[in-house]
Formats: sequence, C-alpha cells, structure tokens
Amino acid sequence: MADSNAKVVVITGASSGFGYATAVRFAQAGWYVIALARRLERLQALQQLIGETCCEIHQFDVCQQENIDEFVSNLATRKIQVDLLVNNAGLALGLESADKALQQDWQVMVDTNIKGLIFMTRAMLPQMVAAAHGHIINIGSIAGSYAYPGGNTYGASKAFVAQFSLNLRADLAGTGIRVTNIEPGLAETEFSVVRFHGDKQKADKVYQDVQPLTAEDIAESIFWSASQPAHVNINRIELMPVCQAFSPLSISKT
Ligand code: NDP
Ligand code: 8X3
Repeated sequence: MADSNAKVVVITGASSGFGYATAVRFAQAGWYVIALARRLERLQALQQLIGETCCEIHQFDVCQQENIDEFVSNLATRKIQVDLLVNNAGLALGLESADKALQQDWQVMVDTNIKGLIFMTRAMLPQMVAAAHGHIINIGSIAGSYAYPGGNTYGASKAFVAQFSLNLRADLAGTGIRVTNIEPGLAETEFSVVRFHGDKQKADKVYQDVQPLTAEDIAESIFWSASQPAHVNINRIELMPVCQAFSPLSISKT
C-alpha cells in the first residue's frame, strides 16, 4: 500500500461487470482497492490498468470458507483496516420455470448469492465493529422486489440480500457501521452470458435494441453511497434503465 492514509475497499467479483467498474471508480478517487474473484488473469488485467500501488488482487471464491478465513486473517496480520466491503459477487443461472430449472443451478445461486455474501460479511464484520467504522454495500437486484417468470431462485436470493441488509442495520445500530443495498435493473455485463451458460448469442439478444444500464452507472451509485458524510446511511438504491418498467399482474383465464 503506497499511501497508508488511503481508504480501503474490498470488492468481491471484481474480475468483470459491476465489480471491475467499481474497482476502477474507487481507484480513480484515490482509494486502495482489494479486488477478489476466481479468474486470476482478469484480476491481473485490472491491476495492470489501475496500478499495483493502489490495487492488490486475490484469487478468491466466495463459496470457499477457507478462502474467506485466509483472506481475513491475512488482513489482520497486515493490520489493514477495511473502510468498505462491496459484496458484489453473484450470478443468475437459467431462466426456466421452477418445474424445469436445474437443481444444480439453484444450488450455485444459493451458495454464491446468499451463503457467500453472508459468510463474507460475518468474517469481515468483527474488525469493523472493533474499529467502530466501516460500510457494507451489498449488490441486490430489482429481481428481489419484482417477480418475473424464470426469476425463481435468483429473485429469491436477491430478496434475501435486501432483508439481510436491513437486518444488518438493525444489528449494527450504534456501531457507526453503515449498510446499503444497491438494487439495479437491466445492466449489460457478462451477467446474461453466465445466466445462459455461455450462450453469447442468446445473451446479446437481451440487450438488443435497448439501452441498458452500464457497469459504470452502478459503480457510480456505489461510489456515491460510500461518499456520503459518515452520519448518512443510504439504506437502498433501486435503479433501472429508462427502457425498463413494470408489467401488469397476469391473470390466467380458463
Ligand atoms: P458479471 O458476470 O459481469 O460479474 C460477476 C462477478 O462475480 C464476476 O467478477 C465473477 O468473477 C464474480 N463471481 C461469481 N461467482 C463468484 C464466486 N463464487 N466467488 C467469487 N466471485 C464470483 O455480472 P454483473 O457484474 O452484472 O454482476 C454483479 C452482481 O450484480 C451480481 O451479484 C448480480 O446478481 C448483480 N446484478 C446484476 C444485474 C445485471 O443486469 N447485470 C442487475 C442486478 C444485479 P469470477 O467468475 O472471476 O469469479
Ligand atoms: C439482474 C436484473 O431483471 O435480469 O438482477 O433479474 S434482472
């Protein structure tokens, strides 16, 4: 860490999409970025872009408790105090109805979006509570508030993130620690390629003839939430592209 006064942000899922853009945004503002993800070569490219003096990278799977434990103990050994944790790593898998969805896809979404996020939070919180300082920004989704066909377990996992964020606030009242849930709508990243198990053509169709949010839009909302004065807690931000709105409730006639 070149500048020992720099604020420190830990970002999960920093190899792509929102996480990558968030790393770039915070580095531009002089923060020290700790970028985590499974794809090391992507992290290396990020580190090359923003510079080794203001970014460190760790190959890291939020579903592996050993990775979480080793990471947190490494921070403690180096006496690195984290100002902000961005729990961004997550994914949707499949868009089939609940009777046809793959159980394995549901398992991975629960392990990543729910268990990865809560266990990372659980591991990082004691140092924040001890310092009476810190901020946790979770990446939820509009899918956590609005149901759509095929959203099933993905939407439910993001509803969990929304409620977990509120309950964290309840637990952390009086500690000085802030908690925010960012709930984006349609945004073009690798999200749909992952959702459709690598089918790029199918993924491209999602963003065809529309202007979705960008990863930079989300990074900006994360940065803005983190930049408020210490006495201000942004509870949640829901944002959508203008092209996206709500469907009427459906009524199936016999
Ligand atoms: P991307 O697929 O572009 O990025 C997802 C990131 O999560 C990647 O960096 C990936 O890295 C990481 N990741 C996935 N699984 C794990 C894991 N087990 N351990 C560590 N990192 C992991 O998608 P987005 O940027 O769009 O998604 C980021 C978050 O935003 C997700 O939580 C998603 O649900 C949410 N979201 C996305 C929306 C969208 O429309 N794009 C809208 C609303 C919310 P790697 O594979 O290298 O590990
Ligand atoms: C991603 C947004 O609407 O595709 O969380 O579920 S949506």
